[in-house]
Amino acid sequence: ELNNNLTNKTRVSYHRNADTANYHYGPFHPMKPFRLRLTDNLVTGYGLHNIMDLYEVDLEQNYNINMLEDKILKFHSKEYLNFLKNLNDNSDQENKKYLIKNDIDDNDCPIFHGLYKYCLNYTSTTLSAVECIKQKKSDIAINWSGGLHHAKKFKPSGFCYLNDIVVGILDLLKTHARVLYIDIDIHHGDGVQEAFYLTDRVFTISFHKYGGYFFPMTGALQETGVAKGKNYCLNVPLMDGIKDYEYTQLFKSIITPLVESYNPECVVLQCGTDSLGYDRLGTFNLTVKGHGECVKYVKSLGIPLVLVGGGGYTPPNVSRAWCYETGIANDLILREKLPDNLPFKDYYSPDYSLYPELGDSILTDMNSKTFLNDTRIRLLEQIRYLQG
Ligand code: VJV
Ligand code: CA
Ligand code: ZN
Repeated sequence: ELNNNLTNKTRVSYHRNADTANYHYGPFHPMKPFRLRLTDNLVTGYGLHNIMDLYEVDLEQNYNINMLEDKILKFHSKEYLNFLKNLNDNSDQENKKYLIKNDIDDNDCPIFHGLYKYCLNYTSTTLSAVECIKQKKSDIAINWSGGLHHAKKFKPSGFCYLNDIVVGILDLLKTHARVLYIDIDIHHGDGVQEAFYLTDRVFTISFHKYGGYFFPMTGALQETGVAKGKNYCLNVPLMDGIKDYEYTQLFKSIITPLVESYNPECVVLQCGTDSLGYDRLGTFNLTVKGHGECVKYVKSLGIPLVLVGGGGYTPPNVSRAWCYETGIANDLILREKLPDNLPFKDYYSPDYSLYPELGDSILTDMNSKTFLNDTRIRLLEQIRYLQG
């Protein structure tokens, strides 16, 4: 069913919105939508836009906002959507009331100019990617502006306002019986896990740092789903400093039997890049190649795939990884030397490489061999419950 086109090339669609990179969470806030501009410049610099189906999502032009809001309301509450919609019209006092009532952290999730438009932008772009998978127009559909995995039904959390992943998967479930959600952001994918905790139609697995008050403090090995969803959720809690080899070995040794048992009709991969070394918030030591190895592996399964972004707080590295992974989707290994005439080229100094070395000032790997082995064995045990 895959590759049923004449050239046998992987059909990749790239979904973007020119407006999304212009928004600001605030001057010192770690989440910088500008990283999407860096990514897009790099993708274009390598010429990748010429070999993919480009979808420019634009809410101003022939876009049905009512249909979009209906899809969002399949997950989020009417009251919350109205709150986001009326933020700039409401009095500060009315807004404060909703924040307090719902225990919203407005340091992590500030109310910035044009917030609602920003939310609709990245959510509609994920839905555009999902549509190409639903209609079997693409084998892989990419939206780097999506992946905001913490947002809840009633409230924003951890820099995420609307959960584009949950909204996208709910739409996918109209045509696909079983969806596998994989999350390699350094944070636990709590919003997506919670949304599908009671169902066996979506399997969620997140790899993340766990312990020591690290946000969002959920994602223990013991969280495995409830009722019909029992055993249809896995968590891979890790410690600081994990490196490419250990991470990718663990990743493959779990995803292989999982896909074999669950037999998903579609995979959604959240590619948060805060799991890379030297991330401003993260504490793992993955390189661009190691992170991309996970994408390469998931692609090799030959199941329709949606790639979304997520975290990533050292913008040049975010763009390196997502550009590399756009290449991987297209069966290309990009040359190390960055394109000439690249806008913002200074951001990539001193190496000007797509694959910079990590260097010596990295955190010590706190994941012992026995810890990783025990974790793997426990996870494999849980996967065995799937066959009943
Ligand atoms: O750890 C937390 C929560 C606190 C309370 C609020 N203060 C500001 C920080 C600690 C307990 N929140 C995390 C949220 C991480 C979200 C990750 C999102 C994703 O990558 O998974 C997906 C997109 C956190 N860690 C660091 C910060 N917040 C942080 C927030 C700031 C900040 C510096 C650090 C907000 C504003 C400013 N600086 C100016
Ligand atoms: Ca994760
Ligand atoms: Zn994250």
